[in-house]
Amino acid sequence: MPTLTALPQLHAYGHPLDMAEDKVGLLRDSSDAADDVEELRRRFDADGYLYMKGYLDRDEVMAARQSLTDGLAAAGVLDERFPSMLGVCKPGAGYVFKPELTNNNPAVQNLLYGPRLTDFYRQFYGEDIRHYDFTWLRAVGPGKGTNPHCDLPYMGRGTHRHMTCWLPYGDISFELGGLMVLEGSHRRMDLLENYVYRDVDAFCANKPEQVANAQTGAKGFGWTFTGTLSHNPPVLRNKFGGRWLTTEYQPGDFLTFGMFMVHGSLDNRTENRLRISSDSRYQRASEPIDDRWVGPNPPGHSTAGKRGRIC
Ligand SMILES: O=C(O)CCC(=O)C(=O)O
Ligand SMILES: [Fe+2]
Repeated sequence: MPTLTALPQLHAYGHPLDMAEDKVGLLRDSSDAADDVEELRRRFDADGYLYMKGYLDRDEVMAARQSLTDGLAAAGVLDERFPSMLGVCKPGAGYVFKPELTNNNPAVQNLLYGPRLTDFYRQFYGEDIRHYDFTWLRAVGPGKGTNPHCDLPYMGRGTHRHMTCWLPYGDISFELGGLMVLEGSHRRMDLLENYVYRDVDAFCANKPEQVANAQTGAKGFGWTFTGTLSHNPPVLRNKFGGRWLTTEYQPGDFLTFGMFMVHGSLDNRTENRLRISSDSRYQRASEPIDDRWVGPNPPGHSTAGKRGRIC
């Protein structure tokens, strides 16, 4: 019987994780190698992710948090009896997806696309980089987090060598529920190949009901590939092997990983706090980019982003 980890019981997508030490663990902190790009590349190749603890300026992150909680307050998501900075939500807030809070928001834009973080990627890639203009901003209320997936199905129309940067705006305890990655999953192409190359915005142009759904933007589109890999993180782990890796995040940290890494998040088990984070994307400037995510008003998964093919 494997021994249990010292971690508290964790939950993801409504399921308790198996807390045996070969099934769950902590992310490896690579901040010690921040100035050694060769070593960062070795670790990224081996692990599929880099967790850069305290790499960013804490005050800048907290200023960005303030701008976001102000926006959430204005959107009516927060309980007005508390200072907005605390991110206390109204009952039933649910999973709030608000990318628009990052538009015209210099604190967030400078943090994500200013010199400190873009230099990191420029050095890591060893050449000029660019980033998506679209920023995914999530404020997750009490309840389920994000189910396990890879990012490629949402953003695979250009290069496949781009990277996600997941960034917490404030402390994210195990209870508040941050990101988790599935150890070694990026190497399991045997298990990923029938999933990861599908495109959530593709539809069958020779199937009239799918064409109709794509044109009207019907929710879920009927034929539906949502990009989800599983609704059951412990069962998925049993299939892939490896450990679910996560940590307690602090402002200044970021976690970056590639398009083939299976990830999801812990549930938010607090009574009334929002877990606030963003995910942004970076790639070599020389490689093709997925046009759903660039421009002043990126089409994203809207009807304009749909692409028909003969099935
Ligand atoms: O923040 C989350 O719960 C999910 C984030 C995510 O899927 C990503 O960063 O790609
Ligand atoms: Fe993701």
